[in-house]
Amino acid sequence: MNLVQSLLTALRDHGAREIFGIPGDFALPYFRIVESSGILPLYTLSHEPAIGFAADASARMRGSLGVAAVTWGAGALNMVNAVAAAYAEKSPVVVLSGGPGKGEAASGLLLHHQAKTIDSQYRIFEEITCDRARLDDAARAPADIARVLAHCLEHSRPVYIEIPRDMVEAPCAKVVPLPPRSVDMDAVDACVDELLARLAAARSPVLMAGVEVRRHGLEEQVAELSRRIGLPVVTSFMGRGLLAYSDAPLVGTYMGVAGTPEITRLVEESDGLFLLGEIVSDTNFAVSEKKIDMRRTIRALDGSVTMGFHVYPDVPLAVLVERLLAKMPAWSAPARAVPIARPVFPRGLTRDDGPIAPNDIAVAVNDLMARHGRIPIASDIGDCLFTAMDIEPTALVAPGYYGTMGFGVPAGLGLQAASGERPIVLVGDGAFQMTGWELGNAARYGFDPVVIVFNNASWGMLTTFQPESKFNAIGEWRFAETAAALGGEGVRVRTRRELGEALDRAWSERGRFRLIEAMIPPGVVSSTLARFAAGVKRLQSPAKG
Ligand code: S1T
Ligand code: MG
Repeated sequence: MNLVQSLLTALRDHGAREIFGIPGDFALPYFRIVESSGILPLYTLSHEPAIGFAADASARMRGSLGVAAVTWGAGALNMVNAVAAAYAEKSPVVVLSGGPGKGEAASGLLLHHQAKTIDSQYRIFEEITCDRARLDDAARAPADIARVLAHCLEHSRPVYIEIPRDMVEAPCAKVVPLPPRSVDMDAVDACVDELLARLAAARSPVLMAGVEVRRHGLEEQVAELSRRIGLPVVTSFMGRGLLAYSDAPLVGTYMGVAGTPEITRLVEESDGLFLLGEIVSDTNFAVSEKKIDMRRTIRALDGSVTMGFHVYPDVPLAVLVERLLAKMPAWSAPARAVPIARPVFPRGLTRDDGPIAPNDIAVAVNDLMARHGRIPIASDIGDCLFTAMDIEPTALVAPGYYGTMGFGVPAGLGLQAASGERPIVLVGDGAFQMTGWELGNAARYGFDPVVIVFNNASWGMLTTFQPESKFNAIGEWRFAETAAALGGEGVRVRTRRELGEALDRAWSERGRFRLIEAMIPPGVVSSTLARFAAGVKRLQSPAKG
């Protein structure tokens, strides 16, 4: 087999199931082998940020590798933000980039698509990947590919593989996946014993399940773990949707001042907060009513466990969870004085002629799921993501921490490619302006997401933070009218009745995307965003006194 066939076979052996890509002349040679070999299906989209977002969403949805294939320079550098988002949110995306061959690299000419030097792109990706390889030696390539893909999965972070265009046909051995890394189990068991002792000594221990639980495919084990030790489980803003399909004692989403007071108290007053795979970020913790003393928490993230002032440096999450389960029967959590009620989510949209508020969209989606079962959701950043907090827990892919716009629509396409399930996409008008156009690719692949555009004719989140600025008014675009031209069907709705009826109709018809443009009066925001903004303001300017 040749070098690209060996690489594609290795990607499939490590869990990849499709490639999202846009070629260029540096990439044509390896794209030809992608197409001719059929080892992995190729989905092309229109703009590289979407390639990165779609690959990221497919990785998150399936809990394995996502693959983004691009050309050198203009292609790969156009995708930097999407790969940075995947790095920040621990999504295992493999970036494949074509590259110059040996001869042209040594020609002394400045090559087209070259930024500064031949190595500039490789160096730029050093900042947003956990490992990299340039396949310029066919003898070394199998070992390089095995190492890079193992690191992608172990660290659940993006990696970068550059394919010089004169190497694609080089004969190459099959990649042998690396064996699992050995771990000092004595150290793991010492960590587990101390961790359990801390939880047992706590008056009100709480488990917060973070995104690593999903990235490492541990939701079922963590649900079992939380049931066995009887800990209430919460997720963070970014972790919303985790454990949705399990029967873990999930009591809600922690959002500090923006969340429900009972969950905020449960987390912030806990004397045994166990952060399992949780990213300690500002979007998850900066809006705490009472500052959480992270030194008193138990934090398992990035393959290590921190308790108090010491760290167990090498405790992979899957090994930790497996050993906790093995030791669990011997211990049960203190009975809770007051059981925590599971959250109740709003249903029963009032189908009247009243204007649409974001919360109405959450109710309409809850009503739809009450009739048809859980529906996976891809959300962009903006009030649409705050609104999603009032939607019943379901699989949710969203940039809840890195917070980039443009994620929603491409992520919906990636989600349907990865899972075969029809998603709902939640996206603001500003974000839709960025990547909504990608819906024009849906028909080619038979994707038929239902896209709800929150059209408030503004960068509404920014208006909430800085109401006096006029530049956040971005005009009222007529998105519904663009749908037919892109191969779908669109409708603009202004009342709750129109919204409910449009969503029912959209969901009942398959085969092409449906766009529901929900007109939201200026300044009307979700209750979660309102609480978040008020809380941030209060925390930033505490009452004088
Ligand atoms: N550019 C990109 C790629 N991502 C961003 N997050 C931003 C800029 C900054 C930004 C926000 S929220 C927001 C911007 C511009 C406005 C979003 O507008 P829209 O999609 O219409 O949603 P909504 O009206 O619900 O706010 C975050 C704070 O950084
Ligand atoms: Mg908007």
